[in-house]
Amino acid sequence: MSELHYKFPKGFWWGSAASATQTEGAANIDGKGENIWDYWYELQPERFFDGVGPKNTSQFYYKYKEDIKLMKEIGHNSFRMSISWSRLLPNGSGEINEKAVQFYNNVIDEFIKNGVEPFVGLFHFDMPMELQKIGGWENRKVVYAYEAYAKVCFELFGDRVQKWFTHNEPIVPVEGGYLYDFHYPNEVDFKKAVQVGYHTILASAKAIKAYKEQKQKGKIGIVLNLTPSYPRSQNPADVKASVLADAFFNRSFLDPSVKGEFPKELVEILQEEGYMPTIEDGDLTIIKNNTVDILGVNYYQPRRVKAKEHLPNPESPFMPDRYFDNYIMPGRKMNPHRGWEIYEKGIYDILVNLKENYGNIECFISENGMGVEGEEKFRDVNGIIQDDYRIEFIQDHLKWVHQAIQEGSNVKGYHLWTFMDNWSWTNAYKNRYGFVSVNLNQDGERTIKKSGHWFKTVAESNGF
Ligand code: BGP
Repeated sequence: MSELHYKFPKGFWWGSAASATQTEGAANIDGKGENIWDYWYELQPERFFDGVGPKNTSQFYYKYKEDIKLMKEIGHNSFRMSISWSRLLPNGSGEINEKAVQFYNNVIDEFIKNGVEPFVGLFHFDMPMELQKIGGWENRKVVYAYEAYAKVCFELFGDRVQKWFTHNEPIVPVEGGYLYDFHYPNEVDFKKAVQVGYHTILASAKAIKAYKEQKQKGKIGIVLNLTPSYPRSQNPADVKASVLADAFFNRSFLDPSVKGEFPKELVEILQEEGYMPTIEDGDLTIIKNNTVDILGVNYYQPRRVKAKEHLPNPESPFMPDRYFDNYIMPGRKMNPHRGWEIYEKGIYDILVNLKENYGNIECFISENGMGVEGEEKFRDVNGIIQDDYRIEFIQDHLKWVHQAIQEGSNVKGYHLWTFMDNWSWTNAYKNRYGFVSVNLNQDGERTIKKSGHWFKTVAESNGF
């Protein structure tokens, strides 16, 4: 083999990530309760690309053995999945669904048998409907329900699962559900948005506390989508706008998760504008004392920011962007399918920030990836999708991860979003992200793409 230019540390975690709602299918089978996605799809199917909902997705529920075998085949030593809260506890609290216990036991055992370490998330956007009926994360009772659910998961699976994640991208349900209308309950209400964000952070700290109290021997963390914030210029007004965007969209969750406290800039704004959440006695101590052991970093795109040019209309609802404007950088590189900028160095800037300002916390790239529409046209005569663009995308990001490691970053792995093409929230099957294609018309037949074959060589030689 030719010499590796980018060699990664021994034991580097190579793999991918997915979530329960996006892969399991079997949405109303074997006692699973309804979650907000099942409910919202019934209510407004037209909000989903091509009118396709989460009922079947990629059938991991039935095909997990085949899928785990394929993961192993393409070099995975680890994989992040999530537990469906409403499968395990159909009402969100109370009665445990024994069929779900059996399913997750089987899945976890199958991972271990194949030498693929399961990283397990507790919440990936899928609030059980019974709890959403009482307000979901708006309601403090849901924090307690989540805490109880987390305890059940640790008790049932903690003997084998060594890496747990309390939330995936907790800011997304805040933005989607309470600001920008892309998740149920589709409200625009900044006051509720702040309360929801606060409750998810409190819930995370309570789950961490419970995990430690159970004397479990693994690690527990959170997965955050970090979008490094870059000012248009070094002009103080642009820089200030960028600092505030960073406080709203990154530090709002990063600081309490890793440092146990909220960013002062953000608290000041919330106080001035009258949007502080309801905080009960003792909460802040729980948050302070129960920070994460490990951080998952999802990185897709940066945020470019400039100072506000026009004052917002005082009549319009409060939005974080009252404090800055997004800025479209001329000449930026784009993924036109998803409409996201591609800026590979962003991944390095995040890792440097974690090293310098967050005690070099143990972390890994828990999602990074490229969604592409119409990949079928790249399928060759042998039936393999020639996704060279994905290989280039991964490689260009990995080079920066490698650079960060050379400079002392504590980053332990790289997981692609995602293993196989899966159902993607409101975009359904529009953009494909996987190492493996899924034939939606023919019993979900799986075929490894060129990127999957390439990834195997990377994982097996620990570099490229
Ligand atoms: C992240 C989510 C994933 C996944 C991914 C791709 O925000 O954690 O669940 O969906 O983004 O985004 P999308 O599916 O919206 O294209």
